Amino acid sequence: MLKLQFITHQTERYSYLDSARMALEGGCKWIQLRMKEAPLDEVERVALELKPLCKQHDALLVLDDHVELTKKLEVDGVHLGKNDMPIAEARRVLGEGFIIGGTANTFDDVKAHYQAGADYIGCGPFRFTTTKKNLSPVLGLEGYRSIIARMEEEGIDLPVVAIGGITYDDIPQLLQTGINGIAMSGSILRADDPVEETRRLLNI
Ligand code: TZP
Ligand code: MG
Repeated sequence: MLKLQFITHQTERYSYLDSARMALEGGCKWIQLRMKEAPLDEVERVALELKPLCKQHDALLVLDDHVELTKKLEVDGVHLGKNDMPIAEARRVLGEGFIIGGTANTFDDVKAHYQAGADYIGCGPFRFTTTKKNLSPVLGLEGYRSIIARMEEEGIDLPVVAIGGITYDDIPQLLQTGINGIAMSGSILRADDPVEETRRLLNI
């Protein structure tokens, strides 16, 4: 089964919670609750609803950005980018019992996250996407090939999840670069039936 992380997003049709519900119903086992512009109390409210749903579906739940909330709500982990708490500090706050993911755009980012104790890397963007603002330079397939090659050269063994503008048709080629999983939002939520689209993706 494809290792798929669904990233929540709010659209004209769906709330953040709806988006996660559909991914879970489609069989996704890993949700990142990303509510970029929302105040902390709203993130907490949605996370409290989502946590038992993820449990019912045997799915992991990681929160984007919010280390303290991750600890308080005892969700499975947190995903951190350049402007968030440094990963080493998050590890001190959370200890070993939580998953910490880090966003990377370059091999140097990957190496820094590895040394800081990250559990996985969200690496991208693969291509342009409107889901995220202030996007880093797009990597394309070649970007992943070169990052994975340098990881192998330097003995860095860490799961890499590709992210950003990815669609169903991209996945076979992306997996051939050596990455371990895919993180997606937009192309699932734009599908006529996001539940069915999730199922289709997991069967790749
Ligand atoms: N980082 C890069 S793209 C993205 C994040 C969090 C959001 C997901 O992108 P898409 O294109 O909606 O799958
Ligand atoms: Mg962040």
